[in-house]
Amino acid sequence: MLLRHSHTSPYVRKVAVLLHEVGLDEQVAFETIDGWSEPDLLTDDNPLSMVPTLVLDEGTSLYDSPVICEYLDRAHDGPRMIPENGDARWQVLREQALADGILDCAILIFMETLKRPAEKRWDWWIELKQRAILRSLDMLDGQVDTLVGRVDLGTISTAVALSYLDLRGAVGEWRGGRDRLAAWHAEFAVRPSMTKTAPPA
Ligand SMILES: N[C@@H](CCC(=O)N[C@@H](CS)C(=O)NCC(=O)O)C(=O)O
Repeated sequence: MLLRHSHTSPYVRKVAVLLHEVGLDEQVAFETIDGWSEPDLLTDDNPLSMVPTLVLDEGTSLYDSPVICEYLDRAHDGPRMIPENGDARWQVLREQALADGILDCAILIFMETLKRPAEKRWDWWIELKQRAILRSLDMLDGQVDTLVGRVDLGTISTAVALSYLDLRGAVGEWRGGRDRLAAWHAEFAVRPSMTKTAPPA
Protein backbone atom coordinates (compact mmCIF):
# COMPACT_ATOMS: atom_id res chain seq x y z
CA MET A 1 0.00 0.00 0.00
CA LEU A 2 1.11 3.54 -0.75
CA LEU A 3 -0.06 6.60 1.18
CA ARG A 4 0.16 9.84 -0.74
CA HIS A 5 0.71 12.35 2.04
CA SER A 6 2.03 15.72 3.16
CA HIS A 7 4.04 16.25 6.34
CA THR A 8 1.71 18.86 7.86
CA SER A 9 -1.72 17.48 6.92
CA PRO A 10 -3.57 16.59 10.13
CA TYR A 11 -5.85 14.21 8.21
CA VAL A 12 -2.74 12.33 7.11
CA ARG A 13 -1.49 12.35 10.68
CA LYS A 14 -4.73 10.75 11.89
CA VAL A 15 -4.16 7.89 9.43
CA ALA A 16 -0.47 7.64 10.39
CA VAL A 17 -1.26 7.47 14.13
CA LEU A 18 -3.81 4.74 13.49
CA LEU A 19 -1.23 2.81 11.42
CA HIS A 20 1.21 2.89 14.34
CA GLU A 21 -1.43 1.94 16.90
CA VAL A 22 -2.52 -1.14 14.92
CA GLY A 23 1.02 -2.15 13.90
CA LEU A 24 0.57 -1.65 10.16
CA ASP A 25 3.05 1.21 9.77
CA GLU A 26 5.67 -1.03 8.15
CA GLN A 27 3.21 -2.15 5.50
CA VAL A 28 2.49 1.26 4.04
CA ALA A 29 4.99 3.29 2.01
CA PHE A 30 4.69 7.08 2.30
CA GLU A 31 5.08 9.31 -0.75
CA THR A 32 5.10 13.07 -0.21
CA ILE A 33 2.98 15.11 -2.59
CA ASP A 34 1.48 18.61 -2.70
CA GLY A 35 -2.26 18.48 -3.26
CA TRP A 36 -2.50 22.24 -3.79
CA SER A 37 -0.44 22.02 -7.01
CA GLU A 38 -2.75 19.35 -8.50
CA PRO A 39 -0.05 16.93 -9.69
CA ASP A 40 -1.20 14.23 -12.14
CA LEU A 41 0.25 11.59 -9.84
CA LEU A 42 -2.32 12.54 -7.22
CA THR A 43 -5.27 13.57 -9.40
CA ASP A 44 -5.07 10.25 -11.28
CA ASP A 45 -5.74 8.52 -7.95
CA ASN A 46 -7.99 11.16 -6.42
CA PRO A 47 -9.62 13.79 -8.66
CA LEU A 48 -10.08 15.99 -5.57
CA SER A 49 -6.27 16.32 -5.41
CA MET A 50 -6.22 15.82 -1.66
CA VAL A 51 -4.09 13.98 0.82
CA PRO A 52 -4.37 11.47 2.35
CA THR A 53 -4.97 9.17 -0.60
CA LEU A 54 -4.25 5.48 -0.09
CA VAL A 55 -3.30 3.44 -3.17
CA LEU A 56 -3.97 -0.25 -2.65
CA ASP A 57 -1.68 -2.94 -4.01
CA GLU A 58 -3.99 -3.75 -6.94
CA GLY A 59 -4.11 -0.07 -7.90
CA THR A 60 -7.48 1.02 -6.48
CA SER A 61 -7.31 4.18 -4.41
CA LEU A 62 -9.19 5.16 -1.26
CA TYR A 63 -10.02 8.59 0.19
CA ASP A 64 -10.80 10.49 2.34
CA SER A 65 -9.28 9.93 5.80
CA PRO A 66 -12.37 8.36 7.47
CA VAL A 67 -12.66 5.84 4.62
CA ILE A 68 -8.92 5.07 4.75
CA CYS A 69 -9.08 4.58 8.54
CA GLU A 70 -12.05 2.23 8.19
CA TYR A 71 -10.21 0.20 5.55
CA LEU A 72 -7.00 -0.05 7.59
CA ASP A 73 -8.92 -1.01 10.73
CA ARG A 74 -10.20 -4.08 8.89
CA ALA A 75 -6.69 -5.05 7.77
CA HIS A 76 -5.24 -6.07 11.16
CA ASP A 77 -6.02 -8.62 13.87
CA GLY A 78 -5.61 -6.44 16.98
CA PRO A 79 -8.18 -4.51 18.98
CA ARG A 80 -10.51 -2.52 16.70
CA MET A 81 -9.98 1.24 16.46
CA ILE A 82 -13.59 1.59 15.27
CA PRO A 83 -16.01 -0.56 17.29
CA GLU A 84 -18.09 -2.88 15.10
CA ASN A 85 -21.46 -1.84 16.47
CA GLY A 86 -23.46 -0.45 19.35
CA ASP A 87 -23.22 2.91 21.09
CA ALA A 88 -19.42 2.70 21.17
CA ARG A 89 -19.30 2.75 17.34
CA TRP A 90 -21.42 5.89 17.08
CA GLN A 91 -19.46 7.57 19.83
CA VAL A 92 -16.15 6.98 18.02
CA LEU A 93 -17.54 8.07 14.65
CA ARG A 94 -19.11 11.18 16.20
CA GLU A 95 -15.80 12.06 17.86
CA GLN A 96 -13.99 11.63 14.56
CA ALA A 97 -16.56 13.87 12.84
CA LEU A 98 -16.16 16.56 15.51
CA ALA A 99 -12.36 16.41 15.32
CA ASP A 100 -12.38 16.50 11.51
CA GLY A 101 -14.82 19.42 11.69
CA ILE A 102 -12.40 21.29 13.97
CA LEU A 103 -9.69 20.63 11.38
CA ASP A 104 -11.89 21.81 8.51
CA CYS A 105 -12.51 25.08 10.41
CA ALA A 106 -8.82 25.46 11.31
CA ILE A 107 -7.75 24.99 7.70
CA LEU A 108 -10.33 27.50 6.46
CA ILE A 109 -8.98 29.99 9.02
CA PHE A 110 -5.41 29.23 7.95
CA MET A 111 -6.30 29.86 4.30
CA GLU A 112 -8.16 33.05 5.14
CA THR A 113 -5.49 34.52 7.41
CA LEU A 114 -2.24 33.36 5.82
CA LYS A 115 -2.97 32.61 2.18
CA ARG A 116 -5.57 35.17 1.19
CA PRO A 117 -4.37 38.74 0.54
CA ALA A 118 -5.03 40.86 3.65
CA GLU A 119 -7.35 43.28 1.83
CA LYS A 120 -9.63 40.39 0.83
CA ARG A 121 -9.77 38.81 4.28
CA TRP A 122 -13.28 38.10 5.54
CA ASP A 123 -13.29 38.59 9.33
CA TRP A 124 -16.91 37.52 9.72
CA TRP A 125 -16.00 34.11 8.21
CA ILE A 126 -12.88 33.72 10.35
CA GLU A 127 -14.81 34.50 13.53
CA LEU A 128 -17.66 32.14 12.59
CA LYS A 129 -15.19 29.28 12.18
CA GLN A 130 -13.33 30.23 15.37
CA ARG A 131 -16.58 30.12 17.36
CA ALA A 132 -17.29 26.66 15.95
CA ILE A 133 -13.89 25.47 17.15
CA LEU A 134 -14.30 27.07 20.58
CA ARG A 135 -17.74 25.52 21.10
CA SER A 136 -16.30 22.13 20.11
CA LEU A 137 -13.42 22.53 22.55
CA ASP A 138 -15.83 23.43 25.37
CA MET A 139 -17.89 20.34 24.59
CA LEU A 140 -14.78 18.14 24.60
CA ASP A 141 -13.62 19.68 27.88
CA GLY A 142 -17.01 18.99 29.43
CA GLN A 143 -16.96 15.35 28.27
CA VAL A 144 -13.29 14.64 28.82
CA ASP A 145 -14.00 11.75 31.21
CA THR A 146 -15.34 9.78 28.25
CA LEU A 147 -11.97 10.10 26.47
CA VAL A 148 -9.74 9.04 29.37
CA GLY A 149 -8.06 5.64 28.99
CA ARG A 150 -9.27 5.00 25.44
CA VAL A 151 -7.15 4.48 22.33
CA ASP A 152 -9.37 4.32 19.27
CA LEU A 153 -10.19 6.41 16.23
CA GLY A 154 -12.24 8.83 18.34
CA THR A 155 -9.40 9.66 20.72
CA ILE A 156 -6.77 9.59 17.94
CA SER A 157 -8.81 12.09 15.89
CA THR A 158 -9.35 14.33 18.91
CA ALA A 159 -5.67 14.36 19.90
CA VAL A 160 -4.57 15.06 16.31
CA ALA A 161 -7.04 17.95 15.99
CA LEU A 162 -5.84 19.55 19.26
CA SER A 163 -2.22 19.20 18.15
CA TYR A 164 -3.06 20.88 14.85
CA LEU A 165 -4.47 23.87 16.76
CA ASP A 166 -1.01 24.16 18.33
CA LEU A 167 0.66 23.98 14.92
CA ARG A 168 -1.46 26.60 13.15
CA GLY A 169 -2.85 28.62 16.06
CA ALA A 170 -6.36 28.92 14.59
CA VAL A 171 -7.85 30.09 17.90
CA GLY A 172 -4.74 31.11 19.80
CA GLU A 173 -4.06 29.37 23.10
CA TRP A 174 -6.89 26.83 23.38
CA ARG A 175 -5.90 25.41 26.78
CA GLY A 176 -7.02 28.41 28.86
CA GLY A 177 -9.99 27.42 31.04
CA ARG A 178 -9.89 23.88 29.65
CA ASP A 179 -7.48 22.26 32.08
CA ARG A 180 -8.98 18.79 31.88
CA LEU A 181 -8.85 18.65 28.10
CA ALA A 182 -5.30 20.03 28.16
CA ALA A 183 -4.25 17.35 30.66
CA TRP A 184 -5.84 14.58 28.60
CA HIS A 185 -4.13 15.85 25.44
CA ALA A 186 -0.74 16.11 27.18
CA GLU A 187 -0.99 12.47 28.19
CA PHE A 188 -2.12 11.23 24.77
CA ALA A 189 0.45 13.35 22.92
CA VAL A 190 3.39 11.40 24.37
CA ARG A 191 2.23 8.08 22.93
CA PRO A 192 4.87 6.78 20.49
CA SER A 193 2.27 6.89 17.67
CA MET A 194 1.91 10.63 18.27
CA THR A 195 5.58 11.52 18.74
CA LYS A 196 6.63 9.53 15.66
CA THR A 197 4.07 11.32 13.49
CA ALA A 198 4.66 14.87 14.74
CA PRO A 199 4.93 17.37 11.86
CA PRO A 200 8.32 18.98 11.25
CA ALA A 201 8.94 22.03 13.44
N1 LIG B 1 -11.93 15.38 4.28
C1 LIG B 1 -10.58 15.16 3.83
C2 LIG B 1 -9.77 16.43 3.95
C3 LIG B 1 -8.38 16.29 3.32
C4 LIG B 1 -7.72 17.65 3.14
O1 LIG B 1 -8.33 18.72 3.31
N2 LIG B 1 -6.45 17.61 2.74
C5 LIG B 1 -5.72 18.83 2.43
C6 LIG B 1 -4.39 18.85 3.13
S1 LIG B 1 -4.61 19.09 4.87
C7 LIG B 1 -5.43 18.86 0.94
O2 LIG B 1 -4.97 17.89 0.40
N3 LIG B 1 -5.73 19.99 0.29
C8 LIG B 1 -5.41 20.19 -1.11
C9 LIG B 1 -6.53 20.92 -1.82
O3 LIG B 1 -7.56 21.24 -1.20
O4 LIG B 1 -6.35 21.17 -3.02
C10 LIG B 1 -9.98 13.99 4.62
O5 LIG B 1 -10.47 13.73 5.73
O6 LIG B 1 -9.06 13.32 4.12
